[in-house]
Amino acid sequence: MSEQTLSNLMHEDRRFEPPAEMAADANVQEEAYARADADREAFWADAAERLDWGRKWDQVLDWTDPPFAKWFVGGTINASVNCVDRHVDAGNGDKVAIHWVGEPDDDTRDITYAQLKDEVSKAANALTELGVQKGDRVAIYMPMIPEVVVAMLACARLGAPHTVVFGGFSADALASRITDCDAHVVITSDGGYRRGAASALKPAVDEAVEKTGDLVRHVLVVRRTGQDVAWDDSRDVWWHEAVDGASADHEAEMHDSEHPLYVMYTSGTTGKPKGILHTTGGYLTGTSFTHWEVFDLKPETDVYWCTADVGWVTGHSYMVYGPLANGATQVMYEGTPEKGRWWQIVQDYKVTIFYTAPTAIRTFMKQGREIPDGYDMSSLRLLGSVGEPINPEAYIWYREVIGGDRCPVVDTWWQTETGQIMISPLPGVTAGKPGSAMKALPGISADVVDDDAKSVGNGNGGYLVLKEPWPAMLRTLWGDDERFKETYWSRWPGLYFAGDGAKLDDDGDVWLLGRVDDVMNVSGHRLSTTEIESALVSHPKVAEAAVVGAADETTGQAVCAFVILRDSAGDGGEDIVEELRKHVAKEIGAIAKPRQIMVVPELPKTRSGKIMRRLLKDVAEDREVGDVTTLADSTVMDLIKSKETSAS
Ligand code: 6R9
Repeated sequence: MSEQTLSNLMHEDRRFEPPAEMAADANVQEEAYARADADREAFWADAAERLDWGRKWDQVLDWTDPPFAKWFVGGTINASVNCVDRHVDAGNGDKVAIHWVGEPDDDTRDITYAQLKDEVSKAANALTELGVQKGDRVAIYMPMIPEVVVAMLACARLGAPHTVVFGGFSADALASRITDCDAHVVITSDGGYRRGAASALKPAVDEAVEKTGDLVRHVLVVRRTGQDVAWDDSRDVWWHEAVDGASADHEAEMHDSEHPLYVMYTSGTTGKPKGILHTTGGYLTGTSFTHWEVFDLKPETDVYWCTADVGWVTGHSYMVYGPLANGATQVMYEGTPEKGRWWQIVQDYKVTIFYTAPTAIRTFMKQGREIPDGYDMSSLRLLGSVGEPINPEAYIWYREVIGGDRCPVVDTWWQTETGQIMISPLPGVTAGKPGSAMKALPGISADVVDDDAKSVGNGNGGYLVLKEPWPAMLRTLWGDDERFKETYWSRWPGLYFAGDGAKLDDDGDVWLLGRVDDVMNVSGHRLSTTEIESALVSHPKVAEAAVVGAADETTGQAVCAFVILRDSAGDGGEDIVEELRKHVAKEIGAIAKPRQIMVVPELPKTRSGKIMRRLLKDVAEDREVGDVTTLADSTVMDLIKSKETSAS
């Protein structure tokens, strides 16, 4: 990356030392880095020892046929047994596994590990009745209700890989995933609650099933909202009829360590979604260990809450498999972030560890601190962030307003593909820098390289790569080994290309700069969308910003920014655009000054909260706006377009 990338991020020199008490008592201490460096495989073998195995492995890692890794070769394990039975067997059956909070007020359920074990066993028996066998794929399309966790663990128990499709996806998206992984059974519900109203899910399943011909033999339906549903007796089965009456005894088979656990579809930049395949032993080792390490989990006393939807990898690794394998007590919330509801939940359940995404934090910042200030959140001791770079302002706000200036913030970098957290501070060890994910975790080897795969060294930027295999890594793309090799391993031999740009500061700490496809080239200078967004958000009137590089005849690309103002800024005043352009010039340099700034009411986001820059680029380049089907709210683009017309 050129010298011209005058990073305002790198001017950040605030440091937050871990609280002394946490440092003294942390699950993972500084020595872990050296221990893992000395013998990586022994380090991961120790992590695997934390789980219950049927048969121990003969070999920790087989990397003789890269990029196809095998972890804990010869071992057998059952993920479901590790997530439920072993806690019951250890005498913790009465411990709450899930404090479930429904969207309608007063709709709550506490589920103990013993109850969860019974439900999972019943569901496994019911699925067997429906003809599901080891190796069969099962599609799950559900809201955030306990049955989705039960369904996943029942599949895992049988060795039937699940593919969870986010409940906000369309019937088309569901159909293409069912077809791609050849699923004969779909688990769903009549509907779910969204912003106070029942919203249907079953019709989308019916439509998807229709589109897939005679592929789907059974649809298992949880009654959640009680709304009317169309019913096909030959195919549809009520969950309460099939599961409630089933036996709670289920002898689980131990599966091969490399037996497929699940397929999670993630969108590439173009083309059909990629089915990321995760297998059992390594995945469970990587997720449970990092959950215990990065969140410093004390299972006896902590109340953990990850706000991610189960339809995303964060929900899989850090709401289902990691925390449950660790015997954690956690909160699961059905709804979306609304004003004070989250903080009410933190107060009510005395949540100690809280894990969310920067986009949510910025939304709350926009609403003002008075809302969270109205709740007692003194139970919190650790905060996590995931999904996109967290700009220093959001980090500081999160730390101060939500964390009472006493909780470390762990900014965790990872991907659907990596399965587990890869780069993150260790809460008892690292003096955190706002905006930096800091260092690769012990046992993980990451670097930042240039076009020729050479390490860029401290003080420089380039591409983030992973140099050594890790336990929870994807094993392939479902049914497409070639695309797996091509997408991640073909750019440089032996290196996993993550698709993210990153910079190493003078201490060698990592600053994520967004996807490399979001890197702009303005007059031959490389600029990161993230850096400019961060500069904009550091202005007191700005709540959120998205930046794209739009084609420009003279400069190649030009910086175009879309900003949402804070409620307190009103309309920002007449000169708001000029004021913000100057601010960026001051923060980063004249080269980064946006050619165009549009003040907008909303930004187009995917349902996982990622800004769809592609659509903003269409606006900036004055094109017809492209495919909006993966937007959380498809009306947002109309709002933005109408702003544009009224401004011009
Ligand atoms: C877990 C998850 C992966 C992409 C990844 C990167 C971005 C995730 C981040 C982050 C900066 C972090 N990303 N965490 N960027 N700092 N802490 O989000 O998986 O949905 O597959 O997205 O998200 O660009 O490549 P996934």
